[in-house]
Amino acid sequence: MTTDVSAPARAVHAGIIGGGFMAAVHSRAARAASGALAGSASSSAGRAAEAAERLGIAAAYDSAEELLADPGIDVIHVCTPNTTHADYARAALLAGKHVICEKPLATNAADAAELAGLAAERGLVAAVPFIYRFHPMAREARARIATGDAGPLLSVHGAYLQDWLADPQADDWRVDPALGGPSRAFADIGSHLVDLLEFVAGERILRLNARTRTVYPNRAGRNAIATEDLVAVVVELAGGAIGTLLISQVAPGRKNALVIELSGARETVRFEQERPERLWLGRVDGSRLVDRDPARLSSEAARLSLVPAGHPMGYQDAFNAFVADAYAAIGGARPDGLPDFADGLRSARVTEAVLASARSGDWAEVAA
Ligand code: SOE
Repeated sequence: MTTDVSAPARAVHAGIIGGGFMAAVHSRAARAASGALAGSASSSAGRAAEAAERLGIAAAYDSAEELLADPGIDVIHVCTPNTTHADYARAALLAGKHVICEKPLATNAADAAELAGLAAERGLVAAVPFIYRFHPMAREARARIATGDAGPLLSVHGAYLQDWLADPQADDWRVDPALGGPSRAFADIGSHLVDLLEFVAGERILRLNARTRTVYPNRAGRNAIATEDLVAVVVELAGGAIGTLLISQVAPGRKNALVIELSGARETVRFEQERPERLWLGRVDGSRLVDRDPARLSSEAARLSLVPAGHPMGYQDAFNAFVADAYAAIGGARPDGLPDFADGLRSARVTEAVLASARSGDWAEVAA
């Protein structure tokens, strides 16, 4: 069943934990989905008050516990450092709240499995913002692969390149394993790449062989940083396709360059996140660019197209569509392609396989 992203069934009352870049993105998306920005909590009462003021949230709470105890809050957005996600998500579910938890859902697969089980048991909406699924042309790529017209999938390749850590002295909480967790580049952005690739391919990675590299082990006063700046992965998919993935947070000039390319026996489909308004389609007798034009797209791509052709959509629109679908699910709808805690668990398993392979130098199976 599909839903109209612009028409949520009822106003959802949202509580946001955290006050950084992602909390701002979530709060804009919640507002766009006609959510009521009801409560803010953070690492201190002062930070919650500052975030509430800056993000236009009605009330600041002294603690996350206080926010979770408020019966007026329907959904909790967890926008805090990675290693705190699982505890906040668990507490929110146990308090009877729906949850939108930033990725990684957990920094190990055991915690992610527990959370996916708890969400299912409680019957609550539990979503993870793998938002690149919500670019209309990513949905179009998925629909085109699903028709089978491209032919059996032979190869995949993808990259997610950024440069915000290219400066050897750049710093961020993600660099600290106590806050970021045991994987950095892969958990942060490789997770998006694999989620999008598997979503568009309609099949999963069975096994992989990964190499990681920490280019700058010492930065901004931190020493012996063990988490990875770079990851290269060879993958085998369930249907026999093979492929390669490259993930970097130290690629000068690359800001948010997520690219996937899938080659079937008859057609190649390529999507670039920084040029989200078009798809590249290649055949032996020629290639073409397909622009986003809702009048000519598959139903899901058209549903996510909020404005006509020639009126560019982008990252925040994709995020807004994700939150709108999560809120629609809270209202009882079952929107297609909403990434949930099972997808968060999948991502944790892929991340563990990457780290295991990089450690051993051998292939690693990805737990089903
Ligand atoms: C930083 O690498 C970051 O903000 C990620 O944490 C997000 O998930 C990604 O969408 C953009 O880049």
